[in-house]
Amino acid sequence: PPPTLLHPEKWCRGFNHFISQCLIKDFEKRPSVTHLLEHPFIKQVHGKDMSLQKQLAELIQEQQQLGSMARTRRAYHVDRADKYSLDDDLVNLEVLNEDTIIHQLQKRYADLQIYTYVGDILIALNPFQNLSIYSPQFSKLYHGVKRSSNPPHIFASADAAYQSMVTFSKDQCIIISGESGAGKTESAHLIVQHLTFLGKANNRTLREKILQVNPLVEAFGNACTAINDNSSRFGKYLEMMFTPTGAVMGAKISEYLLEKSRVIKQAVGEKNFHIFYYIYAGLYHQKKLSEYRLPDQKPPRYIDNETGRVMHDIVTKDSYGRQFEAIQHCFRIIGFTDEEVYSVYRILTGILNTGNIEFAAISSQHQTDKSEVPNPEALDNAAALLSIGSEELQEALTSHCVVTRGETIIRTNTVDKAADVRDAMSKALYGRLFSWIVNRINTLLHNAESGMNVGILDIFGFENFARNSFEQLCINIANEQIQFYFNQHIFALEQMEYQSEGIDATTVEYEDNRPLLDMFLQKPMGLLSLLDEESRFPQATDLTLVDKFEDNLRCKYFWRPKGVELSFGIQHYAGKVLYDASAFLEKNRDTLPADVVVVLRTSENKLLQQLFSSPLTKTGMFCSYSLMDLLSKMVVGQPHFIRCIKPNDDREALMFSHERVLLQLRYTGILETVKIRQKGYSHRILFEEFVKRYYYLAFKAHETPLGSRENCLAILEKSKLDNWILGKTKVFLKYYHIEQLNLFLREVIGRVVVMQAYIKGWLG
Ligand code: AOV
Ligand code: MG
Repeated sequence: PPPTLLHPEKWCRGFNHFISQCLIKDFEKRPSVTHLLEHPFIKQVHGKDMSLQKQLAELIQEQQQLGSMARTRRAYHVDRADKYSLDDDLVNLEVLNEDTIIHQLQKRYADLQIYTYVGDILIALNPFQNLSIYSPQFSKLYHGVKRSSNPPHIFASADAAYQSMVTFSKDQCIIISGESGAGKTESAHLIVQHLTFLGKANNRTLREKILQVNPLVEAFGNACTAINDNSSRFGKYLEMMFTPTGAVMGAKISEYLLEKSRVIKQAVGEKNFHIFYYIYAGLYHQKKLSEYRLPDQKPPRYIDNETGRVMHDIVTKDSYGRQFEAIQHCFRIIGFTDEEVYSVYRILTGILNTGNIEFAAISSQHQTDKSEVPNPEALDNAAALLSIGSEELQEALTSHCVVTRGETIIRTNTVDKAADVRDAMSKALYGRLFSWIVNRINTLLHNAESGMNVGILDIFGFENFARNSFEQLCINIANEQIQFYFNQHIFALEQMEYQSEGIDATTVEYEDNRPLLDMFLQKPMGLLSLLDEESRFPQATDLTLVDKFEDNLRCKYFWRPKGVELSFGIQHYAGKVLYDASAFLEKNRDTLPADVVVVLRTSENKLLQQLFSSPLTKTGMFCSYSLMDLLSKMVVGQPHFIRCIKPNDDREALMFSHERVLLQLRYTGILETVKIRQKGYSHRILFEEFVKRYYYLAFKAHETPLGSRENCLAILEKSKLDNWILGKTKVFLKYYHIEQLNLFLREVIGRVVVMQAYIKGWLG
């Protein structure tokens, strides 16, 4: 007997003969519910086969849903028909230039149409206000329908990725880019929301768990910056895993380059990671500060950047306190144990107490380089929360061991050095805690069964502040790599294939940032290699570093302004940025003295012990290649691009700054993207693959046609598409063909599924 109804591919192989010979003639179109119930086969099995009935009931329900959705869709269009008569896709523009593009975007924005297509790419303008277009009703509206049936929407992009995954059993990835504050993280949330809807997580718990992942990691990895109140300070790749039939079965996150330095210091007007305020306020309101040895008058130094402000917020508003409750809820839903959560709180408050440890020089004639802790209570508090000995902690902070000729000598730390060690310890604690949380979520949400996935990449956006440091350089290099990846997929690969397949298609010029990436990543003379090399010299200073850059990076993308020693400029794809190289070496070295690790390993807090139990790998050196790792993982999947655009710098609703948008359109190459989508063939599929995917459209289910040019031609002609091209080994399709083909295919497969039901009943 046939195994399940929803596997036409496998199922047909066994019963192809029945299908093609007996039943296919019964139904030219997908049968309606009434047809279905009145068919003699169904009447015959009615009451006999429970599983068949159940599956038919599902089919019927699906049909009814489709009916009601069509009605909603019609209503939506009637409501908005006049208001939204503008073109949804820039590719349809008759006159194509910067002016017409920006004019169209501006008009749409004024109508609150924040989404616009460029072929299969989605442009999303940040609305800076809450729109009511993300309800479950909208999720239904954008479920498995032709893209042109609805106005552009982020749900449609999520739907396209999901449908491709299910139809072709192939991993997908959605790459969201845009500068800081453009709306990447919000977009990522909306995609997860829609994918959980599509993945019909019957299992409600699983759905709830997945929806809590983003809020939890963002509480630990996001912070308020000068540009964005909820700015991502790490890169995140979230993979949602699905079964072969498209049901959600788990999720997995990869984190990339958390900005740890924020734990110990923040620029003026910026804040520490959200979680510190949440926990401090939560404990304040629950009157538990003393249990965690935190002062209730003045917040700890690490979170008291603007004196008085934080305390005022905590006392007068309760939003932080509520956020703390929300985080507790996230932990619980995802499945962290109470003990684990308690350990996390102890470590977080341990870090806050660590920050309060001060150092003073011991003034004696002989020892000027020795320091002591003038406020031992802070030391005791930190040690207590980290469950380590207070004396051991003091020793690890104020001295260090050196091994010379087999002998261990203890050297004392100066005040500055001791403070550095303290801060290095806080950063390491937080960084490792963050990684642990991510890994723990993965264990709790991971499903060992292999399946397919849709990955969503949301990293920190391009930044250009008044003062830019090492962190901004890392962030901007990462964005440079994403831009390169986009260019590769949209322009380079496509045009290379036209040539090799002997196809005459117009080439489109685009701004290639390869030379700039080479300047950063090349070995051994790229900027990052030079930085690593200089970091290994104990005598090197930030000044010798900049000198080294200047001597070796001789290209137009790098310059050194006169008069400011420690500064250098980079011409990024998204604009000029001036960097201040102070502390570059130290930040890149990111060393944690072994003495501190030894003490932390003695902790009675099991979690903390575990954080430091793995052998100390020599990281620190800029992990420039890990984003490349991430990207190379994604190359395996089919990419979908979302380009977020920030309409103004004031975070104002309905304000469209012509100048700012134009700049973003330019550096993201939107004009060129529109051109290549108009003229180019974004999908290129090998003959064999094409026949395998679409043979249902022109052949009988039991046939196994060869992957030949002729058979491709037969399928293409049967499906009545135009404007495609056949190359030497591949079929070249426009972006809109794929959707049309998939719709045909779904229609045919839908028929096959129904027929399977009949046959099963018939045989039974
Ligand atoms: P980002 O992720 O691109 O910046 P966010 O996604 O955090 O930017 O968006 C910034 C702010 O814009 C949000 O906090 C919202 O207030 C608003 N916003 C964005 N998209 C929407 C939307 N669809 N609807 C309503 N408001 C929105 V950074 O992480 O800083 O690069 O490192
Ligand atoms: Mg973000």
